[in-house]
Amino acid sequence: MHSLLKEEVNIAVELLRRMKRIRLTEETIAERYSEWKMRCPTHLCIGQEAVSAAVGLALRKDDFVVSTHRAHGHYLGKGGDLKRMLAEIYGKSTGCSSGKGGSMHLIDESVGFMGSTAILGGTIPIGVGLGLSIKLNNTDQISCVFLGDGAVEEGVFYESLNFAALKKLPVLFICENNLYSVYSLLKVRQPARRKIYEMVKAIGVPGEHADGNDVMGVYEKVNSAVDFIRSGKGPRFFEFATYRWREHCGPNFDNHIGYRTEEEYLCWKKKDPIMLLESNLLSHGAVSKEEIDKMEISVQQEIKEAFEYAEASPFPVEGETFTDLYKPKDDS
Ligand SMILES: Cc1ncc(C[n+]2csc(CCOP(=O)(O)OP(=O)(O)O)c2C)c(N)n1
Ligand SMILES: [Mg+2]
Repeated sequence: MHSLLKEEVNIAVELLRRMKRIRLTEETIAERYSEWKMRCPTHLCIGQEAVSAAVGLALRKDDFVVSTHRAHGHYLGKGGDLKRMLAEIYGKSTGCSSGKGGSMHLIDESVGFMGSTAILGGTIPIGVGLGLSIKLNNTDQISCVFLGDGAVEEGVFYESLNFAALKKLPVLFICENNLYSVYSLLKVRQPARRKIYEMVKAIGVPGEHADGNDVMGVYEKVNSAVDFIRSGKGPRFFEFATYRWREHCGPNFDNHIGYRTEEEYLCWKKKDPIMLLESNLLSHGAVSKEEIDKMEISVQQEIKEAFEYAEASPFPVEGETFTDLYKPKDDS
């Protein structure tokens, strides 16, 4: 960022707010996980917030999103309801999936969040199918598919990209390459010189690679891709380099167990997307420290209220437990 235009500042401030909302929510989940009231596994995205915030802001509310086991950031970035997300993690009937899905199975059609699943790659064809539905319905929506670098090793990834390219579907693929699939480094899983964003070009989907912790850069790239896709030119694919700070699944840090080094983690911590944007805005005089503090206080207040809501909400009653989430209301 050189000199900042007013519009750029507004976008940057909104991105900062979205990233903080994700980070502070997940830090609170981590802090309170040991209370044993959140009983589902949770995959935190702390360190990776920039991609979620930027993609969410570049999309419209009526655009579709499908996601993975690491879904909190994707949902909140898309404008998801914090109360409904936390209630879902607490297994409560007020949760966005009626308390039946937990952290890895968030669905909220009111913000176009069409589902996340723990089956690696499982939502990729669903996102492509949503793209087909958009084309058949002749609307100008977009379907966005979030996936990790590990999902690239699933066969369905190739079938789905092929179909999206063939039919020129309005699909935005966002691959968050955080280098790891659980404890396995990328280079023990995929040939070293074969880049994901290059490989997809061979399938017929234009691919690009960029720094996933530079939130303004991600926003600008995705925003122009969204225009491209909306104008009917077919799918686009981004591979964003980023890093999860905590263990694969759960609230703790796990650098001591030996699959990655403390040095690597510290190196990525220096690229903290929130710290980078904050210092950029402060050094340009675009916001004051007081304004940032105020933003943080209001996000913390929302989080406090959402946890209270989740705790106070009832569990699903017995008769509700096995009903179909998609059952039409007038059919009950
Ligand atoms: C079909 C399938 N195979 C294996 C797993 C076990 N598993 C869960 S998460 C994960 C790693 C996913 O890595 P990546 O896609 O890079 O996402 P990240 O966890 O890094 O965000 C694996 C192998 C699974 N859930 N589903
Ligand atoms: Mg990964």
